Amino acid sequence: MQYSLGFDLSTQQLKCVAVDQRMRTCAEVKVDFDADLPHYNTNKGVYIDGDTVNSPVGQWVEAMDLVMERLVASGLDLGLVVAVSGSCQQHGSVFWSEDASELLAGLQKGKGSLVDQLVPGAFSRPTAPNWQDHSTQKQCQEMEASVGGPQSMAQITGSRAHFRFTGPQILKVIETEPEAYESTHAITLVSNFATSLLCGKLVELEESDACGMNLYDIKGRTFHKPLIDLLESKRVAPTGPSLLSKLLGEPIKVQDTRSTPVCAGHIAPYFSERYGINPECQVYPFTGDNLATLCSLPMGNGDVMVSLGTSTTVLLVTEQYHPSPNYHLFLHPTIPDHYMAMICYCNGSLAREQVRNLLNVACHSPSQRVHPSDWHAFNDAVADDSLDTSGELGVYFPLGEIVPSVPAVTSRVLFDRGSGEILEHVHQFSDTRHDAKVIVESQALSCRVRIAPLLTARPGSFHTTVPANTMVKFDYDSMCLLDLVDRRPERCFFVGGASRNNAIVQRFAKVLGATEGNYRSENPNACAIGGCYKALWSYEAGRSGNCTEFSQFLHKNMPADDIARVSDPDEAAWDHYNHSIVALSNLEGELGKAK
Ligand code: XUL
Repeated sequence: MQYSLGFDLSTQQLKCVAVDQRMRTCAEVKVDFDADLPHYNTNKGVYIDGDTVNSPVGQWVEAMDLVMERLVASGLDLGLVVAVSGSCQQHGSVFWSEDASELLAGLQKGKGSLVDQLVPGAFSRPTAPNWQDHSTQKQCQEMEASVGGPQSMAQITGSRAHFRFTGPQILKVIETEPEAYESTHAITLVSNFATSLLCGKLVELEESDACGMNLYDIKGRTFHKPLIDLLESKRVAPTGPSLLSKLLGEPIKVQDTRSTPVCAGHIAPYFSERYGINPECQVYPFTGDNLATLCSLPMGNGDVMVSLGTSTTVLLVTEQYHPSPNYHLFLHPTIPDHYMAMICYCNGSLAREQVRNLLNVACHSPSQRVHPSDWHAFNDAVADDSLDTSGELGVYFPLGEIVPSVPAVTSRVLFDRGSGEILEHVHQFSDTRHDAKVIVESQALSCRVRIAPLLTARPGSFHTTVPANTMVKFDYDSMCLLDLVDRRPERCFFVGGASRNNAIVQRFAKVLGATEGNYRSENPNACAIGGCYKALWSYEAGRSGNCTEFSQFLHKNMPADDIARVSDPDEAAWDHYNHSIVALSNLEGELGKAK
């Protein structure tokens, strides 16, 4: 028996999951920052001061010992652990001091805990900016202006400048904390902070997570010199190493198909001496949590994951580098020459819940009152194929939306199915059941039109009455309707809270039109599991000298019951929704003008 471990260092907790060679979970432990380490006084793992959000680095260091202790207490034989990797919150940055390398290399069981040995000596800043920080508007503007605007920034780095991205965060430290910055010897993301801790040495950035910095030239696969130079030019009295040197040089590359995955090093002796972990255990570079989530499922080119949470997030694997200021592209952490696209919406379940509540009030007399959070009436409408919503469309944004970028708005329209032209704005449809179906259809349609440019065209036949050469525009992309509808996902995986709601999932699936079917995966540990799978796959490749393509490896080895097939492709339903695309383009165009 051999095990691999996957850590997940997220905002509120540090988890560790162990899987065996058959990819069965054998142990699962966690440390909750607020509850288990109350002396840091964090609120949900962070310190919030206005727009500024930081996490104490000491808390993560201390959590590492505690999670290891809990792993030992779980009864797992750590002597059988051969590989480790993991997932971390993205974008955060840890500032290490000049003494860091020596302190990491000198970690010893006899010298006390990790905190005793590393905090504060190894760090030049006690906290790490957290991804929820939004205090860097000035820096984002400066960085975008320097490369020619949001579109060029997205073209170079995979995303326009975002408050939470590491480049703007580092620039803010340069500008507002020059002393801390100059005394910094190394800057890591949270991912290579964790890798470094486990290896007992400073380990370079992992390339796919480095794409969340607004500093990395994704096509050139190197730091973008003009952006690095811009940050350098803002140092007032440079005394310490250059930025590139602080970033530990170029990141560890996602390997090409000819080589086996890069190993960051062996586990530091501290962990084998103290916790009995196999001293030969290999540590593989940790990556960002969204990237690791992708590694928890056998997803290849054209496969899409829809996370139906408070907000909706879409992750997909693509071969196309088609950046947009409205979403993010990262290099894929395990599949060479592929990218992960991430589209984040603000409005997800909150908006659906508002319609559900209205429907519960509307369809029950006071004597038959149902609980406001009862989904029966909502689901019944969403699943009802005979409920005719075909000339109806709506946007339901109780919160300002990211895609499309508009302030909070609700808008219902009737449109002409022959042309897609909007006929009339209405305050309500004939009844609230229509809203239930239309909100789910519109949310899914918005996903469908935005993932299309990232998918490979598969010319097929469709029967919409709208002329196929009609142009549609979504955000920054204008394309011909025919070109858009030909781009379909292969498989859709539904995850997150509302993925348990069959009516919502089935309706999303009908609109998205995946050609190979639809699946549900309910894994609360997806990030940690993605880390385990990356570790196991890397280890097997290193051991056998033969690197199986990552998604094939998962296909072959993953326990069958981890993923449930929820529906087959439904051509008629997919075709039915083609006619709504022009109408959505028109409706969003109007919202854009009203901004
Ligand atoms: C992604 C992002 C969040 C964090 C959460 O861009 O900021 O998903 O990674 O941990």
